[in-house]
Amino acid sequence: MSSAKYRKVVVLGLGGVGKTSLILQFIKGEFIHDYHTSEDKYFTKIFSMDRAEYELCVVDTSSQAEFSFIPPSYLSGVDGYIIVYSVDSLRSFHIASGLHRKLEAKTGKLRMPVVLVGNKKDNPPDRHAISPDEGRAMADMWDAPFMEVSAKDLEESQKVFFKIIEEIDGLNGPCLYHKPQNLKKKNCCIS
Ligand SMILES: Nc1nc2c(ncn2[C@@H]2O[C@H](COP(=O)(O)OP(=O)(O)O)[C@@H](O)[C@H]2O)c(=O)[nH]1
Ligand SMILES: [Mg+2]
Repeated sequence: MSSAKYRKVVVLGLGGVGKTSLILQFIKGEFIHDYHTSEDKYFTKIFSMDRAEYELCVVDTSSQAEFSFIPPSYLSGVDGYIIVYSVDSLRSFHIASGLHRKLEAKTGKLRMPVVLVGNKKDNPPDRHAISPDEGRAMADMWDAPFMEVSAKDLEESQKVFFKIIEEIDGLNGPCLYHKPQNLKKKNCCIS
């Protein structure tokens, strides 16, 4: 049996903010233009961090998940959340705020592992609608880390996923369990 620490994270945010691009950069190490998905997709990556091996399952959510309600599948067995907005879209920033509120209401936790990500920072400055300070201020209210990144940049994209692992393990303490074998087959695919 693998001794990798299993973690599952859900990536949320308005359609078009770059969720899939960030995930594919992390999983495959390349920026893939216009990779359209109409339904949720699951990705798995095994990597080492802090001398430990992790098996991270990433749920790439479809755009229907933006507003109405958080489906149960985004709650059960999930260790943390990456909430993404695009720095050129005020609407996506507001949606990010609403998603966090809904998550808090659903999970009932005082504090849950979350990373707030402002994506597309490579866009020209005159197209930026949200400043890094505004992003940081919202993350501070959540007591969560904040990062401004570009999905075109491998290192920045990787840092997003390393950060959520840090948050999860900082909050939950060291992992003492192994992932149930059947959960992996049902919910994740190796990419
Ligand atoms: N300039 C720029 N474009 C991006 C970035 N991330 C994603 N995109 C583009 O934004 C569009 C939506 O990206 P996608 O990953 O499909 O967004 P999703 O709907 O949140 O999964 C695509 O055309 C991507 O190529 C980024 O960091 N910078
Ligand atoms: Mg997508």
